[in-house]
Amino acid sequence: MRSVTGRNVLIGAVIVSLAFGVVIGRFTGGLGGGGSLASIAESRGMTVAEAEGALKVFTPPGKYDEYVMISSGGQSGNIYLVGVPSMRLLKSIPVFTPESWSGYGQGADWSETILAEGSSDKQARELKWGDTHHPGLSETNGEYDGRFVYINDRANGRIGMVDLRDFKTKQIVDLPNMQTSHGGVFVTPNTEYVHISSMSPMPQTADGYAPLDQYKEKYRGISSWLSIDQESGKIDTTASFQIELPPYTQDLADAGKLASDGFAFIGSYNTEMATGGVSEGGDPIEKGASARDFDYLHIIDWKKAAEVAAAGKTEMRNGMRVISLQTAIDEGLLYLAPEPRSPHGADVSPDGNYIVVGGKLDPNVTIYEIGLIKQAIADKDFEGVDEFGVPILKFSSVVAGQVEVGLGPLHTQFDGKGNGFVSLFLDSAVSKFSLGPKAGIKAGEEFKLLDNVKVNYNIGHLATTEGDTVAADGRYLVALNKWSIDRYPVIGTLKPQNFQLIDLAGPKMQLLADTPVGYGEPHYVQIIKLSRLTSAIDVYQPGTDPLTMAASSVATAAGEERVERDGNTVHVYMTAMRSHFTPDILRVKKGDKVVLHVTSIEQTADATHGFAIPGYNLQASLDPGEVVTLEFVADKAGSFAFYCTEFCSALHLEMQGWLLIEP
Ligand code: RUQ
Ligand code: CUA
Repeated sequence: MRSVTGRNVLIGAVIVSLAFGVVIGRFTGGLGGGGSLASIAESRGMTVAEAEGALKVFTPPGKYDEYVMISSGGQSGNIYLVGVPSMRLLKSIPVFTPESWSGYGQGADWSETILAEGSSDKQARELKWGDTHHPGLSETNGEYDGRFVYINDRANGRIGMVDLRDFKTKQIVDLPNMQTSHGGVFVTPNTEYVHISSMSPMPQTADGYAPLDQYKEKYRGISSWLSIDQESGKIDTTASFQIELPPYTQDLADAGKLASDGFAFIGSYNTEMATGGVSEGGDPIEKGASARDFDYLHIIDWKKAAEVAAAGKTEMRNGMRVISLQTAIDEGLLYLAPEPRSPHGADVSPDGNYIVVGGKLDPNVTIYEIGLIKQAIADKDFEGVDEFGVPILKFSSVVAGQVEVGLGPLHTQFDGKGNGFVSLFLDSAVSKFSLGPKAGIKAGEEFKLLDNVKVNYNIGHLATTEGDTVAADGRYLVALNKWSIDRYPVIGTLKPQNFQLIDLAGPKMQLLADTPVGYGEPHYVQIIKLSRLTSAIDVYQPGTDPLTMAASSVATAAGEERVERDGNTVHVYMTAMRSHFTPDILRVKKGDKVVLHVTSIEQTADATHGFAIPGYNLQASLDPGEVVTLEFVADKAGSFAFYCTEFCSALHLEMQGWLLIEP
């Protein structure tokens, strides 16, 4: 009761204070029993707006956030899960880069398999890191369904898949014919395909090399359509296909939905095809790539492309079916629309009618309409073709409107109420604007700037709650700021990025909270309602192999623990249970190969163990019900005290054993 009373009084104080526009502390007198909340705000030097923001963000102990943000982790190669609105970090999920907590890439067989399969011959070396940029949650009927999430590796042209049952990575696919990827990740409305496109075009030659003076002839962009197994979420490359694109730098992309279902949109820049060469008498790429007034939005009819691929009008290239650029033109799969120079975001509104493009060097967002695009294609209303023969639609025929929003518009997100929110990199701000009548906006109110809020600083992406789906709900917006300069104390030369939470509930956007991100640079995020994560489990079925989610052939039940020697190979079938390993003494000879199958026979949520051997670079997490195999050659003799790395019980420290490697 006391807290309820207190809250009412504080809200009263907030209202009173807002009315007078002064700090809460001046109203502590005469507030009766609720004075303590007001005095806390005062003692902490908070303004009314800050105290109000704190109440909106704070998630009391034991209570859950309404949303989970799936955040890319940049150079960390991971995904981070963050609660919204509390902005508390829930968990990291390693995808491309080894991580010790979960033992990912530290010896556990399932993770070693994924990482090894994730480096093809395309790479110069077996890769040990990735640069995660764009998560794409699986969808059913255009809404997030909480089954899987895909994320790209910007550096190496790969994509990873995380299973939202156990929130573990299950697959990395190293894509042939493309070397890098950037913003071209999205999932089609029923997860038929996950799309990933190249950023820098790559020579389509056997050895992946071509001189830069053959850029136009030999280099090509690639749009990949990766077919998804609906049970496992895994990518089936044999059912996938790629579409060759002109050697422009393909950038942000989005799937059509509802009105535009079946289409995809990919922005591009450097349609000048500049290749740099500052020290060879040329211009830097930044200059060469900004010479023309227009670049191109690529419009792809992917449903038709899937039919063309099914009809066999493809060529095999490094194990992947590829629709050539010429076939894409001949079959009417690919069109271009001019975009004001150096465009960046390309985002489809929740109703599917509008495609919003931000132009880094243009103060406007340009809003295309799918009805106009379809009509122009049907009428062959082209201004001509590009150098490769791709038809170019007339700008005036396909653009429904432009809104001047501020400097450096990048990405747009939506509230499902007919409005867009665009990040302004140069202004360090977010602008809200209205879409057109097809999104339910009244005549006379369409394509107008509505609001603007400053953020700190240099915003890249932004994300609204469920903002990429048909069910965008306009509750919160998170600004993903690149710089944090003075927002946090000086803690060294490498500074955190900064997430800022913005409340969209009222008529004006309200900045609520800053959250430092000190573990890698997030690029894009998606925010899903917690209630949609219905596949999530917290205990595996007994004896589960996380890679297959099925019973492991090497699972060991209590009482069946054993050691089997086969020549120089020693197979150990071990169990882990609070607070001991069975067996707990292992005797091998120097030079033996040890294959250690460890089964957690726990079935209690959070009764997690770990397994580590000093000096051998091995660490695995043993989640309840999980089976992990660790394989190593016992090439250094000694007495090694292996132990459980997770504080599992009162006798956790006693959960250890001896690996005796006889010289
Ligand atoms: S796009 S460096 Cu995701 Cu604005 Cu990337
Ligand atoms: Cu098991 Cu600590």
